[in-house]
Amino acid sequence: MITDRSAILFPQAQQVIPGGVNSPVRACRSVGCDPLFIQKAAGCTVTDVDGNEFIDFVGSWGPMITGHAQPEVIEAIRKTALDGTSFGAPTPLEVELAELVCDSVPSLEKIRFVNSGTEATMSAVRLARGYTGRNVVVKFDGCYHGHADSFLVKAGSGVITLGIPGSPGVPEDIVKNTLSIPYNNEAILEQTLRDPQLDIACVILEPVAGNMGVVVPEMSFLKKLRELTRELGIVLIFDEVITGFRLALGGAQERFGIIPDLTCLGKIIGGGLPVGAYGGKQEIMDQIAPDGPVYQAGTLSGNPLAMAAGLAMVKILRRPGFYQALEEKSDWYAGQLEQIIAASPLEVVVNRIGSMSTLFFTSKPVTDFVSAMEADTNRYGAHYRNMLEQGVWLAPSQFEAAFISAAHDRVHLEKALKMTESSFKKLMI
Ligand code: KE4
Repeated sequence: MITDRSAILFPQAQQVIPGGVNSPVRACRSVGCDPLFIQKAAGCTVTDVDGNEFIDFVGSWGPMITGHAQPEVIEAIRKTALDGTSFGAPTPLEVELAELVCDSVPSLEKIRFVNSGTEATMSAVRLARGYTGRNVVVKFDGCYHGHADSFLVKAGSGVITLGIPGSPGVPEDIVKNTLSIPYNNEAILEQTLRDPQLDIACVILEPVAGNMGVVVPEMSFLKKLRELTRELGIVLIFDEVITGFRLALGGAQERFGIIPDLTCLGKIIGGGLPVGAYGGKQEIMDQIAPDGPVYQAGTLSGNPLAMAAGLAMVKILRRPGFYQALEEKSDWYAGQLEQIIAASPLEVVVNRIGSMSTLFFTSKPVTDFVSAMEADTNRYGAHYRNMLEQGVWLAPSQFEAAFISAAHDRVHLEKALKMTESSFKKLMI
């Protein structure tokens, strides 16, 4: 594989951008190779600056559920841009998208758009603290909610991959109000939430974890969490930045039938442009400025291009049969992959729900942060490089999710399966 232009661009980028990338995981440090610079993408493939085409399972880390360069999304952006790119004032587009998103997601009575998932979760936590007058935030080991200071304790994506427990630059007195407990552990959950020493404002979790690799919650754990938070007046926040509009139109909360007090969204609702959102019960959301005292703001929040892209995307997702077709395709792929794994002596565990999955090189079930960390990351790195050589682009980290989109057709999926089989054989040598 010729990668000359990427090989020139990477050191050039490193001169002016830390690590040569604008987000750490893209540096591919944990999979033992340099990043490829992408020129374009369409449908289920991306093409790098050297003309190499790859079947894409990264999907821009989640947004590309309809496939890249979706014609309706592109046209919506193009048309909207002709009327200007940003006004610093409300537009009809944001009202329409807000109505559509609230109509799609069970917990949403009101919503505020921001520019990233981090802004969404950071704002939701501030709102929960303002609404309850309490300070402590409970999160779960291995879950990642973006890079706001108060989350960077045993975070998932990015930090785990770089092996930094927390991060320098986060003052001790910020994280002293953040408690991180094991995912899927009901006993510790109950013990923590009932601890009279803790004035807990909120619990925030990924209702399906995607940032320690995919970890699906036990239903009993989710039900216990909902019951306890309701009983104790603790705000339950679902961070559905990945799972929102991914696992169902109404996200994990629709799929599991567990309704949080606040929901954070991102990725898919921007159609690939920078959008995040947080929303929930009107009683809580009305605490947000200018109606209420909890401050949150953003120059480009509700940006017309991003709203137009999000609108085009959500309208496609609301078409009858979209999720059923994606589910059927994902089921088929998972079944084929299980057969390949069963036929291989390799120790591999696949965690999958809907169109998101992670292949862990381990022999034991992966149900939380500790078991995820026991996976063989070197072997994952070797698998990543094998697949890349064969034209398949996986997430450059063991602790991320692979995504199938509506654009992944049978031909491309069969090729990916074939390449998986040959990579497994190479790993056995
Ligand atoms: P952003 O600020 O990156 O838009 O969203 C932060 C965030 C919040 N919540 C969840 C559940 C998330 O997964 C994320 C970001 N996801 C990572 C990858 N899983 C983004 C990739 C990256 O950091 O480059």
